[in-house]
Amino acid sequence: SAKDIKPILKFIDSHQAPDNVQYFGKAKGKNVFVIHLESLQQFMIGYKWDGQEVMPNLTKFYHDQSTMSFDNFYNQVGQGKTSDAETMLENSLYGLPSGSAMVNYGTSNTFQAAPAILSQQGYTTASFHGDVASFWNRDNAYKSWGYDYFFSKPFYKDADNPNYNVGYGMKDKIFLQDTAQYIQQLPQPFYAKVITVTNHYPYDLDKQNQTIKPFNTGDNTVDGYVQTAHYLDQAFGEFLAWLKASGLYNNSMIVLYGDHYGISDNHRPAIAKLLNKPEVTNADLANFQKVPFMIHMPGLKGGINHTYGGEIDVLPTLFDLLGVKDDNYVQFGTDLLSPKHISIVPFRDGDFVTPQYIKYQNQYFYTQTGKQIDFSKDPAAKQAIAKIQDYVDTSLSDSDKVITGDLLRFYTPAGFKKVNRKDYNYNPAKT
Ligand code: GP9
Ligand code: MN
Repeated sequence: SAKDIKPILKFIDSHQAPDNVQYFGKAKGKNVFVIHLESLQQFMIGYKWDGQEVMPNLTKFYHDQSTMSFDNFYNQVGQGKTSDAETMLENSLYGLPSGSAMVNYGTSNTFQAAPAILSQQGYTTASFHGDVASFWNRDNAYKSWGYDYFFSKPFYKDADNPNYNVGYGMKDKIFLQDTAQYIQQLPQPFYAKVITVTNHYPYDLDKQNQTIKPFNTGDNTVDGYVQTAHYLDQAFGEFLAWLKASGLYNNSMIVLYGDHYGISDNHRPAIAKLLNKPEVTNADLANFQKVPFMIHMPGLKGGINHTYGGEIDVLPTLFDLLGVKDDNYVQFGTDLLSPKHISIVPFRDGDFVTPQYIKYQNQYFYTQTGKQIDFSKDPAAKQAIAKIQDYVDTSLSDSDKVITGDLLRFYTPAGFKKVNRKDYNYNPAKT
């Protein structure tokens, strides 16, 4: 009921992180590209294999002086995988402890998501993905989130060409080329989310696109990963070249993120080989959850930012740069650029990482050394961790209450116009 949102607003309010005055509004009015790098993990940035850089384009971008790159940024997804990442990035709400929030609540719930907020500020908003519209219930959830356009499979003339398909669907290079045609027609400023898919398990790729040897861990579910990741990097390189050639680059902010791991915890021996370690600990596995997060804009003061954070923190960070005031919004993350950013990264199962401590699969470690904590020798750690756990548990359960109770229907931030799903139609014949 309406009163259930009260304690949650109080919790959010007591963890407000103010904008960073040096960055606030630096990207105001720019086009925004949010490029979803499927299953891409941070360890692949700068990784060398088969005598070459696996991801030369992304690695160069990572080190570019106009890119703010995060090297302690974690995925926080649960069973909802891609859909959890999308939910966090555009709502700063967590996915659910099981299932997918987009699937189970995306059609019916009230949201105050990034596309709706930005379109009320004059942006055109569009999501691009070469798969069927119903996957993860995007076709419904995106209406609730206020996307003006959703370009899904039927919009892509090449989607059914067998030469252009592999694994999960359209190959990224083709997908991005076709996407570019639509992007060129969007009224500016726009917010465009572009969801790649080739670097998705089972990491299949046609022979002609295999331009790097597979890994040699001997683990079949892992070894192709480097080939599809390499292909994804080339696809990104081509897209970036197009952005520059089209001139869009000059008035855009480009945001990149990896949505979740590509190599799951079930592959310890293979992970040990890839990381060149005799064996992997749970602390290593926690760090293996790092995914790329980069914000690039011509003129932006970049560099490697070591702040600890995750997908839940993206929305307040982008709104800071875009100069969008979001103090009244229900966000469970905090601005990565804020001096008051909360450096606690909850995982969906209640584990966490902070600059000091890691809890992973119910073991505790010091983040900086990877050593396991002996609480009898460090009672202070025990106290500190109890406080962290409390924050983690409250954040996750409050976010779950917001979603399962549809609590945002009882609370409309000042200045926000409620989304009416009926205003949207993503049917190709009618748009
Ligand atoms: C398919 C897709 C994959 O449309 O985005 O989702 P995932 O399996 O990674 O959750
Ligand atoms: Mn995914």
